Amino acid sequence: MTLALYLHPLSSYVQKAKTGFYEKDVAFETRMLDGSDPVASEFAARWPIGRFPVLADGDALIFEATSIIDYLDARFPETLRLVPEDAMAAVEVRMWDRFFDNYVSYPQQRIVYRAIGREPDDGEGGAKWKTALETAYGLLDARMADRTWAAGEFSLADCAAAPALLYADWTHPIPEHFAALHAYRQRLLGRPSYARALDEARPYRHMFPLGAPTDRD
Ligand SMILES: N[C@@H](CCC(=O)N[C@@H](CS)C(=O)NCC(=O)O)C(=O)O
Repeated sequence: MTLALYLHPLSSYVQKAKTGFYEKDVAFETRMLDGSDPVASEFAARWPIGRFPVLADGDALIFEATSIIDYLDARFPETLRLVPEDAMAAVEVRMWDRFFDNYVSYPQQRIVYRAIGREPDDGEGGAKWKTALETAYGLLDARMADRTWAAGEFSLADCAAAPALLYADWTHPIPEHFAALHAYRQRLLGRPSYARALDEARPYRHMFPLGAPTDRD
């Protein structure tokens, strides 16, 4: 049975899910969501919530990037696990996965959505969300001082971290003195699975609303 992933390559959550596929070397077909039919209509009919990535495995629909990676662990148990089998280690991984989605990607998306008028202007240049990102940066810098990956071996948490930190730094730069966090971000960008997802997004970088850097990443 063919796996089909509804996606746009620039999407951070798509990159997160793709990192899981590439870590596991599991093949999938692309259903490109660029507004054109028939994929746009097919997607709207199957998943009216409209957010992606969404994985179709026959009639089964798996939504949320985290759940897609969980699903791959369950569906392909012979491949590299991204959530450890050990229950306590799994708690740690899931906790940090939530951290990157909720405390890095969420404020980062608020800043972008405000800038493009999709959410109301707070009149403060997104100050509240920038402060939230700075708090997350400080915490992560301290955590990553003596670690290679976010929670043990490379895991679901790192799949979440890679695009979250890519776009967070483009949106509200990570201060230079957070050396451990910068080093972690560079490790993530160099991880072959994420580097592949990042490369696939390169042709669309000009669409990043705040302007993507042209000399790095
Ligand atoms: N909680 C979802 C978030 C997915 C999400 O926000 N996707 C964005 C792209 S990064 C999207 O679908 N945007 C289209 C829209 O909001 O209409 C997940 O973890 O997969």
